[in-house]
Amino acid sequence: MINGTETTANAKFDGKDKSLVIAHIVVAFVALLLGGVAGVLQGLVRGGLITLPAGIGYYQILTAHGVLMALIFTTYFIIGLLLSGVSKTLDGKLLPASRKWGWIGFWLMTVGTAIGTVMILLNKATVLYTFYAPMKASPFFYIALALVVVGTWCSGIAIFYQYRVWRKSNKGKLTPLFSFMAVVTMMLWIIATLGVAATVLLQFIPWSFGWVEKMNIMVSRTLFWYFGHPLVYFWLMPAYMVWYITIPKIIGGKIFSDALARLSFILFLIFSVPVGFHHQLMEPGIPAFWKYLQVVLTFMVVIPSLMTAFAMFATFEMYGRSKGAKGLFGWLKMLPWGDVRFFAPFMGMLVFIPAGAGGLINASHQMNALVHNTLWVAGHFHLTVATTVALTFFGAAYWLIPAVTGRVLTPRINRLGIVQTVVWLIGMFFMSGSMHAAGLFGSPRRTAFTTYQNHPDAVFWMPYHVAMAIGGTILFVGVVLMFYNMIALLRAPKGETEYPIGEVAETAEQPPKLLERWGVWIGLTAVLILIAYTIPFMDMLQTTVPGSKPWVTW
Ligand code: HAS
Ligand code: CU
Repeated sequence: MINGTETTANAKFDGKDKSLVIAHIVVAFVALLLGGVAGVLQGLVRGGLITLPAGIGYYQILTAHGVLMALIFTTYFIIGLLLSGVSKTLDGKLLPASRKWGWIGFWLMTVGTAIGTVMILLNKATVLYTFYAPMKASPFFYIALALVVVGTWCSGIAIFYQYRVWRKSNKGKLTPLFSFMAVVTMMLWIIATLGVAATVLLQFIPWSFGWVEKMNIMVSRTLFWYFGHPLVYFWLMPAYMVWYITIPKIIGGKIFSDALARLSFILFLIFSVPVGFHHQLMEPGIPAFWKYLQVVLTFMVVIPSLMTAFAMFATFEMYGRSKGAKGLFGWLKMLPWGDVRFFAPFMGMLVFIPAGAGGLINASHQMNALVHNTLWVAGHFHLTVATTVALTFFGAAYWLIPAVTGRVLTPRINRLGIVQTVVWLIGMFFMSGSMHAAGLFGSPRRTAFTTYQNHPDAVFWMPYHVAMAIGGTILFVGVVLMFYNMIALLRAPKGETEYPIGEVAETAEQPPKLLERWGVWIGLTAVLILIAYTIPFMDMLQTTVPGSKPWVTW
């Protein structure tokens, strides 16, 4: 064992844990498929190319698309992935109590997802995935959201419990990197979801039932974005886990540095939460100083991504040179381009370079004034979550499903996977590319054709909107192909597939024990959150004069 990367590498995956993991993965891909149908229809409607029958509206299918893909697909895939790796790296199977919590979480989330989806389909929750007030959904939509969140907390308990028991019986040993990262990711998630749970339980549910007449809009938006930004890192961190831990193994190389990987995750924990104001830079009601402070912190949270870029380059270069690569970029040729388990996540990394640059533009206050509420922002998150994260998850499915179910990735499925990745890249090039461009021309996001068609600039936007719809249609082909590939993986021939856990390079330093002193890191996180939020939040609570309409301020 080197540096806590010990695993029961070739042992068969536990049969009971298999059901739990596969249940999550299957629901994830079903959500992807349904969300994909809504996505392509939404794009065609927005482009003015089709109108929907039976009074189905643009905002309704946009809501279905956002909720099913951004919230449901990601959350299920992530929890399935984390549970699988925790089972694998902490003693080779989940403890009965952890497995039970995992199932409780799964069912709570699934009941919530079902209720939420029905509400959206009934047009009773057409409030988009960010559900800003004063748009109001049926109370059952918010209850459904609460069920999903509470479900994820149960999955968190499953992971924390397994980790605690393992630590007790393995005193002095370094926690395997996968489980360490799973624990940090779940900690971040729980801290973040406290915000959304607070606004849903204390504001939206009473208001939508009509128990109270009004709610404080600024408070609800602030609590939402307190959650909304760490939410995007909750998507990104599992993708980084795949990059740090499994990609080195898949290419036949080594993890560059275990300590660096752990440190980057700790930095995500500390800096992900106190930055939500970068989604509210254009909102009145938050003094400039607090926006400025959170922008500075936003730039701090870029650092762990730069560290990750560095580590990935190092892993690839070390591997290439060990194979005799020469010159500055000779190592690129040595990488296994024909292996979808590498190719798809690698393309995700490549796309993350412009995607991250777009994020820096968004975060720069003055430039945010140009892009905010335009299609540019939709372009940004289709590169980040819908390409970098999605392609990484797709790539991971090609080893995760076979490793967990005791099957093999056949050359045919591998080839289909490569095709799927290329289709995705082409579709996203057109769709996200034109979103960025149309956004710069001022085309608003989340706006129905009938609303913008008479705008004087609509003629400039039109070609881009059509290109978006074409890109979206290509992406839909990608979604269907991915769904097919998932089914093919579930029915692939039986055989042995290793759960790929990389080993750390011999030259790497041992990570310091301090990195696992949770009291220190959670304490620091709490202090930063209090510094960034207390004063502006108190202001928001106080400046709502009784009897006034708080929503006039947005
Ligand atoms: Fe963002 C809006 C700022 C990252 C998702 N973002 C959004 C929304 C979503 C989202 C969903 O400051 C819209 C929310 C809504 O509906 O309103 N974002 C940032 C910044 C980053 C960032 C500073 N975002 C993400 C990630 C997301 C995501 C990740 C999902 C997974 N974002 C914003 C801001 C807004 C925003 C504002 C509000 C806009 C507005 O006005 O509403 C940073 O974390 C980005 C850092 C990343 C990098 C890139 C590092 C590169 C790496 C790849 C290395 C490549 C290799 C391969 C090794 C600096 C790690 C190389 C091989 C070769 C051969 C070259
Ligand atoms: Cu953000």
